[in-house]
Amino acid sequence: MKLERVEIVHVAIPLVTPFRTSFGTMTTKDTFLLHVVTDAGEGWSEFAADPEPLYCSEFVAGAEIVLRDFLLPRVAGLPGLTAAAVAPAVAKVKGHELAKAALETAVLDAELRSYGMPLAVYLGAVRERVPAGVSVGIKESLPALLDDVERYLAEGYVRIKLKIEPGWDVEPVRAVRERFGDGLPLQVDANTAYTLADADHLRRLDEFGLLLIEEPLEENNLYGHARLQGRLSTPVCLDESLHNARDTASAIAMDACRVVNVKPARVGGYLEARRVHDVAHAHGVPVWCGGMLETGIGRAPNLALAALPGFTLPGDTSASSRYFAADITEPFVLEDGHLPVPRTPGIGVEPLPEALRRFTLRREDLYVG
Ligand code: OSB
Ligand code: MG
Repeated sequence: MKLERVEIVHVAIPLVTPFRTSFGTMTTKDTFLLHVVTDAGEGWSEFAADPEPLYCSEFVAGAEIVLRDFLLPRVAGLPGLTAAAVAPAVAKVKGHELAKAALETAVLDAELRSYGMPLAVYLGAVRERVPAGVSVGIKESLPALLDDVERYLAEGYVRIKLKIEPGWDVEPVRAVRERFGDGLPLQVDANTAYTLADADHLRRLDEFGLLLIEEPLEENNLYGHARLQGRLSTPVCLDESLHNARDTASAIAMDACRVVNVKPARVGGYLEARRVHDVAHAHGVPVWCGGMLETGIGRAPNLALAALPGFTLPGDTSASSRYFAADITEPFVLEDGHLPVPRTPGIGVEPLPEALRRFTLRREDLYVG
């Protein structure tokens, strides 16, 4: 393929309800889509991070510069551009996995469309639908939390994840267990809010039979997570600390995690995400697909990945209605607790023109060949 044009489309879509985590509160999904035009067809992707570098070091305005000034110049001149050629071409640019993932995914979408191949088939999916969990933000009160969980369970979600932070951990978990029973698949996500000095406190979660505790300690503190795991019976799961398949291999070898959250954007794209899956699966470590409150453009390829054989736990791949009153693609609808894996070529979805117009703040060419 030859790259002809790359357009950045900044969008802002209101969330149906504010989403609070230990690092901040989101009320809109404010990001950009990448639209690549090649001589073989077009592709789309979504940048996963936010306007502020609170979940990770990348952010919307920074990623635009990185793409325009450092990533696109390195792939634009490739003779025979393919998705697999993107990561090697940009390898000398340090970090910026989420920006790299946006570029690789849009190229992959265009490439797979040109072959008529769905992403799920390309990745090696073994399922046509995937079980859906839901990530529940920090609330102002326990009754408000229980109402939310009750509503999600009534909609059919098969697993609940509670966001936690110091001061909102043992009591919300206890309240959810008391109300909904020990059979409910339940896990928590601290988004780096604790330190190893909190180990005795976190041990109090052990009595609730959680599936896992996600990223309790500082990002990249594999040693600390291994020390913590030695003191907890709840399996530690890493999110922020895993940036590639090598990190994942190290973390597993150190017993820094017994479960792996794969976010394709966080590891630089779907090709590396598949390698993360392969490493974890080969060690018998369960994998699940995380989320970044994506629109349908980011959700569709996550569902394809979540259909791989090692994804043995439900992911944060929730229905469009959990996030938005109106999505930017045809909505993903929960059916019997599952979402369908897209079956049409590439990522299998594209922006609906009317929705795209409504939510677009600015569009600009980042590259013209
Ligand atoms: O840590 O998994 C996380 C959302 C934004 C940033 C980080 C995280 C999350 C979620 C929500 O937990 C996942 C989703 O429903 O998309
Ligand atoms: Mg997380």
